Amino acid sequence: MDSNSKIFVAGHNGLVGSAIVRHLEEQGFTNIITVSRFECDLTDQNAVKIFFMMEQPEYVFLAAAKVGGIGGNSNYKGQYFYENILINTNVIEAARQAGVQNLVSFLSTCVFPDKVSYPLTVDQVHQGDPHDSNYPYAYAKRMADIQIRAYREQYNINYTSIIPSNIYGPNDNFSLEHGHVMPMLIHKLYLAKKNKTDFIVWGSGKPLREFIYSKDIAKIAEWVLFNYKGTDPLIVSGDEEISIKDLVGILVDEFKFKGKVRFDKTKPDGQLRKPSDNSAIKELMP
Ligand code: GFB
Repeated sequence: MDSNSKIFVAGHNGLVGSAIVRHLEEQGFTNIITVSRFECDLTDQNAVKIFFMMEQPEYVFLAAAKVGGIGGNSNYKGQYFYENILINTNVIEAARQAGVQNLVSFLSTCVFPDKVSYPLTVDQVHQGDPHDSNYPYAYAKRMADIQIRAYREQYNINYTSIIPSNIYGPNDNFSLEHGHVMPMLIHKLYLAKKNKTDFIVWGSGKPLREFIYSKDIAKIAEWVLFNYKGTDPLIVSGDEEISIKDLVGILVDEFKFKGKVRFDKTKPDGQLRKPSDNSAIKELMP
């Protein structure tokens, strides 16, 4: 690897992809390949194969996915399954055919089984049904891990998966229906302050989440791409959980919001918690 290595970042406009592009540029990489979905629809197998044959990248970050929070996952179950299973399958196969040296794909701590012992450990990823709030996305993402394992055994290529907890940061999806909790709360709080209305939070506020900033994911993903020799997916998360209620408190303080905060119990809580074991990455990157 050197600063001229040809690195394809699939999903370069998204929360994770944009953080990776920014980070690689800051590290002095000069040969970063990106492609818009109009130039190359990653759900179209032929388009992806042609793209890889033309561009011949040496490394790939597979950060493209059809993602959303608890709202998006429950409204678009079929689309989340179909688009994610195609994106993973097409990009990992085209990378193999093009002789890509290493690829990092991204799962998520939401892919773990709902009935699981805490903290979440990588050996448990496939040991049961995911939580009902996002099983299509979870199963589609788990298949990237299966495909990578199968390719390691048949083709002796050692691609990798990172399993982040809830990520937040710039270029996130701030949609008021399909966004993840952090950007949706920020957007709703901004509007509540501007319009002097109540700040509505979904659910009971009791669920716990682990958050990690997208820039930290990007730094760790770069190290993993060029240095990780292991075969297990790597869980990448912070050390502590925070309740949605406490998160709301932090945001309200940051915004100096003086209005009323209301918890809308008709909205789902989703998984109560998903504390993950980040000891492997902490050993590799103290
Ligand atoms: O990020 P999120 O939507 O998804 O967080 P998950 C949902 C949690 O935040 C639930 C609470 O406990 C919600 O009740 N919440 C409170 C809100 N207010 C809001 C709000 O305005 N919007 C949203 N979205 N939630 C995701 C998966 O699960 O985890 C994704 O759906 C991804 O696929 C992500 O894997 C890491 O954390 O429940």
